[in-house]
Amino acid sequence: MILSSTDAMKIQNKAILLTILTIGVLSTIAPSAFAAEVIVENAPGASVPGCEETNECFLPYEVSINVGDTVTWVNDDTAAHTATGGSASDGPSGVFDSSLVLAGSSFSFTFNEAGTYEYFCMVHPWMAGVVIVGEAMAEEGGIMISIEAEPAAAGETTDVTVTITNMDGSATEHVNYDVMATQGSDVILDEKGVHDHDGVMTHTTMALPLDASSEMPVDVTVTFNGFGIDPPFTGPIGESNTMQVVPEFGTIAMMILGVSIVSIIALSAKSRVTLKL
Ligand SMILES: [Cu+2]
Repeated sequence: MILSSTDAMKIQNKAILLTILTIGVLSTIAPSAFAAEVIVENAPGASVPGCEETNECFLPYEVSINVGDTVTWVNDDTAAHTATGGSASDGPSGVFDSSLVLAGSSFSFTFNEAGTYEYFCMVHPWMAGVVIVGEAMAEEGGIMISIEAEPAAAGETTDVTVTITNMDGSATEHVNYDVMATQGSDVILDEKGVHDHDGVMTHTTMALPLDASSEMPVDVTVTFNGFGIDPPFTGPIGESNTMQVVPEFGTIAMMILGVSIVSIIALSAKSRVTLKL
Protein backbone atom coordinates (compact mmCIF):
# COMPACT_ATOMS: atom_id res chain seq x y z
CA MET A 1 0.00 0.00 0.00
CA ILE A 2 2.56 2.54 -1.05
CA LEU A 3 1.32 5.73 -2.53
CA SER A 4 2.85 6.34 -5.92
CA SER A 5 4.88 9.50 -6.17
CA THR A 6 2.48 10.98 -8.71
CA ASP A 7 -0.44 10.46 -6.38
CA ALA A 8 1.52 11.92 -3.55
CA MET A 9 2.37 14.93 -5.66
CA LYS A 10 -1.23 15.37 -6.65
CA ILE A 11 -2.24 15.44 -3.04
CA GLN A 12 0.61 17.69 -2.14
CA ASN A 13 -0.25 20.07 -4.94
CA LYS A 14 -3.79 20.13 -3.72
CA ALA A 15 -2.57 21.03 -0.27
CA ILE A 16 -0.31 23.75 -1.64
CA LEU A 17 -3.12 25.14 -3.74
CA LEU A 18 -5.31 25.26 -0.67
CA THR A 19 -2.62 27.04 1.25
CA ILE A 20 -2.21 29.62 -1.47
CA LEU A 21 -5.94 30.07 -1.66
CA THR A 22 -6.05 30.51 2.08
CA ILE A 23 -3.27 33.06 2.12
CA GLY A 24 -5.05 34.90 -0.66
CA VAL A 25 -8.17 35.10 1.43
CA LEU A 26 -6.12 36.11 4.42
CA SER A 27 -4.64 39.06 2.63
CA THR A 28 -8.06 40.33 1.61
CA ILE A 29 -9.11 40.64 5.22
CA ALA A 30 -8.58 44.27 5.99
CA PRO A 31 -7.18 44.98 9.41
CA SER A 32 -9.99 46.29 11.49
CA ALA A 33 -9.07 48.53 14.33
CA PHE A 34 -12.21 47.82 16.27
CA ALA A 35 -12.11 48.45 19.96
CA ALA A 36 -14.55 47.18 22.47
CA GLU A 37 -15.94 48.60 25.65
CA VAL A 38 -16.50 46.30 28.57
CA ILE A 39 -18.71 47.27 31.50
CA VAL A 40 -17.88 46.45 35.09
CA GLU A 41 -20.45 47.26 37.73
CA ASN A 42 -19.97 48.06 41.38
CA ALA A 43 -22.07 45.45 43.11
CA PRO A 44 -24.88 47.01 45.16
CA GLY A 45 -23.97 46.69 48.81
CA ALA A 46 -20.26 46.25 48.13
CA SER A 47 -19.47 48.92 50.71
CA VAL A 48 -20.16 46.26 53.32
CA PRO A 49 -17.57 43.46 53.48
CA GLY A 50 -18.68 40.03 52.32
CA CYS A 51 -18.75 40.37 48.55
CA GLU A 52 -15.02 39.58 48.43
CA GLU A 53 -15.69 36.03 49.61
CA THR A 54 -17.18 35.17 46.25
CA ASN A 55 -15.33 37.76 44.17
CA GLU A 56 -18.52 39.67 43.59
CA CYS A 57 -17.63 43.23 44.63
CA PHE A 58 -16.96 44.22 41.04
CA LEU A 59 -19.19 42.50 38.50
CA PRO A 60 -17.68 40.68 36.81
CA TYR A 61 -14.64 40.22 39.00
CA GLU A 62 -12.45 39.53 36.01
CA VAL A 63 -12.67 40.81 32.45
CA SER A 64 -10.52 39.83 29.50
CA ILE A 65 -10.05 42.43 26.81
CA ASN A 66 -7.75 43.18 23.93
CA VAL A 67 -5.16 45.90 23.68
CA GLY A 68 -6.97 49.15 22.88
CA ASP A 69 -10.22 48.14 24.55
CA THR A 70 -11.87 50.21 27.21
CA VAL A 71 -13.25 49.18 30.57
CA THR A 72 -16.02 51.33 32.01
CA TRP A 73 -16.81 51.00 35.69
CA VAL A 74 -20.44 51.85 36.34
CA ASN A 75 -21.38 52.65 39.90
CA ASP A 76 -24.81 51.16 40.47
CA ASP A 77 -24.30 51.17 44.21
CA THR A 78 -25.55 53.82 46.62
CA ALA A 79 -22.01 54.47 47.93
CA ALA A 80 -19.11 56.15 46.16
CA HIS A 81 -16.27 53.86 45.04
CA THR A 82 -13.00 53.99 43.21
CA ALA A 83 -11.42 51.68 40.66
CA THR A 84 -7.74 52.02 41.40
CA GLY A 85 -4.98 50.02 39.76
CA GLY A 86 -3.07 47.93 42.27
CA SER A 87 -4.20 45.99 45.29
CA ALA A 88 -5.05 46.64 48.91
CA SER A 89 -1.89 44.83 50.01
CA ASP A 90 0.52 46.46 47.53
CA GLY A 91 -1.15 49.84 47.21
CA PRO A 92 -1.96 51.79 44.03
CA SER A 93 0.03 50.83 40.94
CA GLY A 94 -0.37 54.23 39.35
CA VAL A 95 -1.60 52.73 36.09
CA PHE A 96 -5.10 54.09 36.50
CA ASP A 97 -7.23 55.64 39.21
CA SER A 98 -10.81 56.72 38.90
CA SER A 99 -10.74 58.73 42.14
CA LEU A 100 -14.20 58.85 43.74
CA VAL A 101 -16.97 57.71 41.43
CA LEU A 102 -20.27 58.80 42.87
CA ALA A 103 -23.41 56.69 42.80
CA GLY A 104 -24.85 56.76 39.31
CA SER A 105 -21.56 57.83 37.73
CA SER A 106 -18.94 55.92 35.80
CA PHE A 107 -15.26 55.90 34.96
CA SER A 108 -13.57 54.63 31.80
CA PHE A 109 -10.00 53.63 31.11
CA THR A 110 -8.49 52.41 27.84
CA PHE A 111 -5.81 49.75 28.15
CA ASN A 112 -3.08 50.13 25.57
CA GLU A 113 -0.63 47.60 26.91
CA ALA A 114 -1.05 43.89 27.37
CA GLY A 115 -0.88 42.63 30.90
CA THR A 116 -2.82 41.63 33.96
CA TYR A 117 -4.10 44.59 35.93
CA GLU A 118 -5.39 44.11 39.45
CA TYR A 119 -7.44 46.91 40.91
CA PHE A 120 -9.32 47.70 44.07
CA CYS A 121 -11.47 50.32 45.73
CA MET A 122 -9.56 52.80 47.89
CA VAL A 123 -12.61 53.38 50.07
CA HIS A 124 -13.53 49.73 50.51
CA PRO A 125 -10.24 47.89 50.02
CA TRP A 126 -11.85 44.43 50.11
CA MET A 127 -13.38 45.31 46.77
CA ALA A 128 -11.01 43.89 44.16
CA GLY A 129 -11.06 42.96 40.51
CA VAL A 130 -8.76 42.21 37.63
CA VAL A 131 -8.49 43.23 33.99
CA ILE A 132 -6.59 40.92 31.67
CA VAL A 133 -5.42 42.67 28.51
CA GLY A 134 -4.38 40.31 25.75
CA GLU A 135 -2.27 41.00 22.69
CA ALA A 136 -5.00 39.40 20.64
CA MET A 137 -5.86 40.75 17.24
CA ALA A 138 -7.26 44.17 17.92
CA GLU A 139 -4.67 45.81 15.72
CA GLU A 140 -3.98 42.99 13.31
CA GLY A 141 -7.57 42.13 12.47
CA GLY A 142 -7.56 38.43 13.09
CA ILE A 143 -5.94 35.36 14.44
CA MET A 144 -4.24 32.51 12.66
CA ILE A 145 -5.16 28.96 13.32
CA SER A 146 -2.81 26.24 12.22
CA ILE A 147 -3.76 22.61 12.42
CA GLU A 148 -1.22 19.86 12.00
CA ALA A 149 -1.90 16.18 12.14
CA GLU A 150 0.36 13.17 12.05
CA PRO A 151 -0.38 10.47 9.53
CA ALA A 152 -2.16 7.35 10.70
CA ALA A 153 -3.51 4.06 9.46
CA ALA A 154 -6.58 2.11 10.50
CA GLY A 155 -6.45 1.21 14.18
CA GLU A 156 -3.91 3.89 14.99
CA THR A 157 -4.52 7.09 16.88
CA THR A 158 -3.11 10.35 15.65
CA ASP A 159 -2.11 13.63 17.22
CA VAL A 160 -3.74 16.86 16.13
CA THR A 161 -1.82 19.97 17.08
CA VAL A 162 -3.76 23.20 17.16
CA THR A 163 -1.73 26.42 17.15
CA ILE A 164 -3.49 29.74 17.55
CA THR A 165 -1.39 32.86 17.12
CA ASN A 166 -1.90 36.53 16.49
CA MET A 167 -1.62 37.72 12.91
CA ASP A 168 2.04 38.57 13.45
CA GLY A 169 2.69 35.02 14.58
CA SER A 170 3.15 35.91 18.22
CA ALA A 171 1.79 33.61 20.87
CA THR A 172 -1.68 34.08 22.29
CA GLU A 173 -2.83 33.66 25.86
CA HIS A 174 -5.89 32.04 27.34
CA VAL A 175 -7.35 30.65 24.14
CA ASN A 176 -10.66 28.84 24.22
CA TYR A 177 -11.80 26.51 21.49
CA ASP A 178 -13.51 23.27 20.59
CA VAL A 179 -11.81 20.72 18.39
CA MET A 180 -13.47 17.91 16.50
CA ALA A 181 -12.08 15.36 14.08
CA THR A 182 -14.10 13.01 11.97
CA GLN A 183 -13.39 10.36 9.42
CA GLY A 184 -16.42 9.77 7.29
CA SER A 185 -19.29 9.62 9.76
CA ASP A 186 -17.08 8.54 12.66
CA VAL A 187 -16.15 11.11 15.28
CA ILE A 188 -12.62 10.35 16.43
CA LEU A 189 -11.95 13.48 18.44
CA ASP A 190 -14.40 15.74 20.19
CA GLU A 191 -13.09 18.07 22.86
CA LYS A 192 -15.22 20.98 23.87
CA GLY A 193 -14.27 23.93 26.02
CA VAL A 194 -10.54 23.52 25.55
CA HIS A 195 -8.64 26.21 27.42
CA ASP A 196 -5.03 26.70 26.47
CA HIS A 197 -2.55 29.09 28.01
CA ASP A 198 -0.11 29.67 25.16
CA GLY A 199 -2.12 28.83 22.08
CA VAL A 200 -0.43 25.52 21.26
CA MET A 201 -2.01 22.24 22.22
CA THR A 202 -1.95 18.67 20.97
CA HIS A 203 -4.99 16.42 21.00
CA THR A 204 -4.99 12.67 20.43
CA THR A 205 -7.75 11.08 18.43
CA MET A 206 -9.32 7.71 18.95
CA ALA A 207 -8.16 4.92 16.67
CA LEU A 208 -8.98 5.64 13.04
CA PRO A 209 -11.65 3.33 11.62
CA LEU A 210 -9.86 3.25 8.27
CA ASP A 211 -6.53 4.20 6.76
CA ALA A 212 -6.53 7.91 6.20
CA SER A 213 -6.62 8.56 2.47
CA SER A 214 -7.91 11.09 0.04
CA GLU A 215 -11.10 9.03 -0.13
CA MET A 216 -11.35 8.77 3.64
CA PRO A 217 -9.67 11.89 4.96
CA VAL A 218 -9.76 13.01 8.54
CA ASP A 219 -11.50 16.33 8.83
CA VAL A 220 -10.54 18.57 11.71
CA THR A 221 -12.71 21.43 12.82
CA VAL A 222 -11.55 24.02 15.32
CA THR A 223 -14.16 26.34 16.72
CA PHE A 224 -12.60 29.44 18.23
CA ASN A 225 -14.46 30.49 21.34
CA GLY A 226 -12.49 33.59 22.27
CA PHE A 227 -9.78 34.71 24.62
CA GLY A 228 -10.07 34.82 28.38
CA ILE A 229 -10.20 32.82 31.56
CA ASP A 230 -13.85 33.37 32.39
CA PRO A 231 -16.72 34.43 30.14
CA PRO A 232 -17.40 36.76 28.53
CA PHE A 233 -14.52 35.92 26.24
CA THR A 234 -13.12 38.25 23.62
CA GLY A 235 -12.17 37.48 20.07
CA PRO A 236 -12.23 38.54 16.45
CA ILE A 237 -15.97 38.16 16.06
CA GLY A 238 -18.03 37.54 19.14
CA GLU A 239 -17.52 34.41 21.07
CA SER A 240 -17.63 31.66 18.53
CA ASN A 241 -15.90 31.26 15.20
CA THR A 242 -15.82 28.09 13.22
CA MET A 243 -13.25 26.94 10.75
CA GLN A 244 -13.37 23.70 8.93
CA VAL A 245 -10.00 22.35 8.05
CA VAL A 246 -11.01 20.38 5.05
CA PRO A 247 -10.81 21.17 1.37
CA GLU A 248 -14.51 21.91 1.37
CA PHE A 249 -14.36 24.81 3.79
CA GLY A 250 -16.10 27.95 2.61
CA THR A 251 -13.86 30.86 1.83
CA ILE A 252 -16.72 33.31 2.12
CA ALA A 253 -17.57 32.03 5.54
CA MET A 254 -13.96 32.44 6.53
CA MET A 255 -13.93 36.06 5.46
CA ILE A 256 -17.06 36.76 7.41
CA LEU A 257 -15.52 35.16 10.42
CA GLY A 258 -12.36 37.16 10.06
CA VAL A 259 -10.31 34.19 11.08
CA SER A 260 -7.81 32.60 8.80
CA ILE A 261 -6.39 29.18 8.40
CA VAL A 262 -2.75 29.33 7.41
CA SER A 263 -1.80 25.75 7.34
CA ILE A 264 -3.77 22.82 6.16
CA ILE A 265 -2.18 19.47 6.45
CA ALA A 266 -4.56 16.78 5.38
CA LEU A 267 -3.94 13.46 6.97
CA SER A 268 -4.48 11.93 3.61
CA ALA A 269 -1.42 13.64 2.23
CA LYS A 270 1.00 11.67 4.29
CA SER A 271 -0.70 8.57 5.62
CA ARG A 272 0.52 6.00 3.18
CA VAL A 273 3.90 7.55 2.76
CA THR A 274 4.49 6.71 6.36
CA LEU A 275 3.57 3.08 5.86
CA LYS A 276 6.45 2.88 3.46
CA LEU A 277 8.92 3.72 6.20
CU1 LIG B 1 -15.86 50.98 47.19
